[in-house]
Amino acid sequence: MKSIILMLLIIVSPLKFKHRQFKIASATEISINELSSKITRLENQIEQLDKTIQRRLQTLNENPSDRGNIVIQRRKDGSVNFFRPWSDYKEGFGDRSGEFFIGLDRLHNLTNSRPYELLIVMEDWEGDRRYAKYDAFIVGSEKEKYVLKSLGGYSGSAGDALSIHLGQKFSTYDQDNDSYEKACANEYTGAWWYNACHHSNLNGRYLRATTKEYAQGINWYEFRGHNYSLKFVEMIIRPR
Ligand SMILES: [Ca+2]
Repeated sequence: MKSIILMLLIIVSPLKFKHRQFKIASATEISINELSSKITRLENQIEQLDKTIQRRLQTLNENPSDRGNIVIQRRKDGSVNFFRPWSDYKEGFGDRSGEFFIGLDRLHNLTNSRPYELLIVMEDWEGDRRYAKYDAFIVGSEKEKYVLKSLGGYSGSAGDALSIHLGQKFSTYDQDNDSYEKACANEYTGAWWYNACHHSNLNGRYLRATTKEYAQGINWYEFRGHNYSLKFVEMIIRPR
């Protein structure tokens, strides 16, 4: 009997071992397949990421000036009212993806945190796009009535319609800090660093091209004069 059991064990054992070996091989095969498809998926994701990075690098190389740019004001369609009180200009208003003003407190903080240049891009209704750049832009605090403290040197194609405002305090229709006997902000429906009164009025009314309303639109005198309201304006600051 013993010998029969022993014989049975001799016959069955290799079969059991073989079966176990088969199970191990099949499990390994499955996990290798899973790993392989995971690696393929990862490779595809890396490829997509690489393409995205390449596209982004290309954009940066095409527009190197985009780095560190902060848009502080935009006019493009007249959808936002810019004839607003002091408190609104202090805090900022509008829609960041459309028309807006960043706010004078933030402008003061930013321009006093490190050296910035100011770039103003503007376009008339005939598609003529010009720019004005000032290489040392600093705005004072509210205590100083957000005085236009520094502009630095001008360069550009639009002409210099801002240096005339250098050293002037900011004025709104409810806070007259200009050097004119009346209130420039009221008379010219804007908010700006008026002296008595303007060469530029980029927060004026959105009047669309040539207008009889003298100096009340979005004006840049050295480009299109005081009777022409521009189609598009973007004021941008960027680190020097
Ligand atoms: Ca005045």
